[in-house]
Amino acid sequence: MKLYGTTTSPFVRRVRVVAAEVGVEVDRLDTATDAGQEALREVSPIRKVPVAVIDGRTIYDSRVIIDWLVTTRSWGGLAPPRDRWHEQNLVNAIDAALDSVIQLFYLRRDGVAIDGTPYADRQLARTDAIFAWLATQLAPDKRSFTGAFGLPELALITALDWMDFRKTYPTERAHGVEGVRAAWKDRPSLASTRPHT
Ligand SMILES: N[C@@H](CCC(=O)N[C@@H](CS)C(=O)NCC(=O)O)C(=O)O
Repeated sequence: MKLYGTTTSPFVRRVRVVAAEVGVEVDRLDTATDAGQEALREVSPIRKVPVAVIDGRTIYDSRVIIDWLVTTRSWGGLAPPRDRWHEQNLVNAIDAALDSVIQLFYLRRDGVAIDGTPYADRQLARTDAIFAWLATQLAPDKRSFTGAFGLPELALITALDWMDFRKTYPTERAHGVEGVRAAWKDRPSLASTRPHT
């Protein structure tokens, strides 16, 4: 699979982890460079990563790429969903937190004085509320939502690691779900894809 993306994006990382778990080799085209950005714009009008080229198809968005991988290759080392609708709620909540914090990151990076504004406070309050809710959804051992390593656990760990990496949200405030990250941190697919520049 050819994968357009960076070594920092949490969404790209999810695809790399799933590819590793289902046994698909990844040939990554680095979109952190100007040439990579130009190549990305040639394949996607959305201009966001990840984009995958696989089995003769060009696919946008980590959720859809992951869906392609597990549908065509099966779940490999990942736990398939037991309740798809509940697990999609979990992933949607995690993505809402991540998207809120990513928007703050981009605004700050572009020099917009966002901190302390009602907009920023709302994004952080949403993120706090989501992590507090997610903590109530954990299995009794607090290592996972589902009793195993599946897509909600992957979404959570990639979100928390990215927030730490970019220092965009103090993840101590997500202490209720920290057990999930601690439980799976040495899994090879996660350990080999930690965010770095
Ligand atoms: N829903 C998308 C989100 C992808 C996304 O937000 N990617 C970010 C990097 S983490 C990006 O490429 N942003 C570029 C931009 O917003 O211009 C997915 O799951 O793939």
